[in-house]
Amino acid sequence: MLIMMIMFMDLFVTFTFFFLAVCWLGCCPCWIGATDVAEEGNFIWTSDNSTVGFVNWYPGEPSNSNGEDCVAICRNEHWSDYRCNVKFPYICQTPAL
Ligand SMILES: [Ca+2]
Repeated sequence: MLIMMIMFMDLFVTFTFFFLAVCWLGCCPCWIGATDVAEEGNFIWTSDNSTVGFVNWYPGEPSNSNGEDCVAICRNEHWSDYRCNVKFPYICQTPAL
């Protein structure tokens, strides 16, 4: 049993380091709540349906490749569109305290 726990922990640590390395070296997307699913190219915030004003697209984005309609931000702070059914962490806005 102890050996299985050690093997599991080793696998967990290896996966965690791999994930962090991918995030550090490249893009680690987080959803920001913008989409153009209703009208292609017209991005709105899902929180209140307002038009997205400021944008920070990565060069070549939004690509709408294979029907990408939801927006995520990467570590380099640029935005890219992705298919909406992809599971990413997300960023929420809350009222100021
Ligand atoms: Ca799109």
